Amino acid sequence: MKLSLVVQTPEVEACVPVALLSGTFSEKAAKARAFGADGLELMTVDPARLDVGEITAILAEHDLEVAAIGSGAVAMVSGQTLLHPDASAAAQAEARLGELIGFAERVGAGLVTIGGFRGRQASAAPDARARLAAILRSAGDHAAALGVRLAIEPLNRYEADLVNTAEQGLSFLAEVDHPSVGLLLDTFHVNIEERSWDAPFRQLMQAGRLWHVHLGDNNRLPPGEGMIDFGRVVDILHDIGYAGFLSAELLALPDPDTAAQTTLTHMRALLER
Ligand code: LER
Ligand code: MN
Repeated sequence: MKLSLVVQTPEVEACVPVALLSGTFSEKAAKARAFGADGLELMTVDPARLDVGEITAILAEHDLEVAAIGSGAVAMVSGQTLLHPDASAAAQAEARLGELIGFAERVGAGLVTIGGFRGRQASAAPDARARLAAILRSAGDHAAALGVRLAIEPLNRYEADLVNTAEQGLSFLAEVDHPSVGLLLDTFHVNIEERSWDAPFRQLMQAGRLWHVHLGDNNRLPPGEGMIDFGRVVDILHDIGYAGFLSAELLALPDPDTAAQTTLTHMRALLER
């Protein structure tokens, strides 16, 4: 398994609460490498405003992979979501998803994550669920053509009303019905919504759909700063043969660098036991 840190890309002006590391993009990459990360998950809003050549050069200089492109900052910054009740905002979100897929291909990321960016079923038309499935099926075609995959993230009930658990994620995937659309699990949300630690990871792995993992303790602090037993989580992931990224998406407390370093120290020790 590999370790990654969520960072916001330079065009995102607002401070994303669950993005780590401080400084310029180059400084973030240098710190990520010095703290022992294998990759970065890029939270991006507007790829057109980024110098892709510069970003890939910085990542190569510090020998960092791009674990994923995160869509979470789009809703936060622009308010656009795939199920937005305003048709033009929803259409803009869909176009933005296409841009994030293109960006993923250009920076060598194999995955685009879809969490809160999907929006809420309750605020959209009655056919919201089917509409979201159709949007993701079509985005899945675009992604597949570029060698990229999409991962829907079950989120806790306070943040989403469509797909809160791994099981609900698998049911929804059956409706999307696309080989390039899978799931990711975030320990912070698993801790709130699931009945056990084993079943959700095991079920998704058996279905061939566990494509990414987010890390955050029960209080969304770095692993080890709350009550989740990350040793147990690592044992389960080893046991099921998960070999992908564990990507820290957690509150930048007490500051964005300390949170990153604390996470990597704790998780590296668990991975190397
Ligand atoms: C997205 O990955 C996520 O976990 C949300 O809770 C965003 O904060
Ligand atoms: Mn997450």
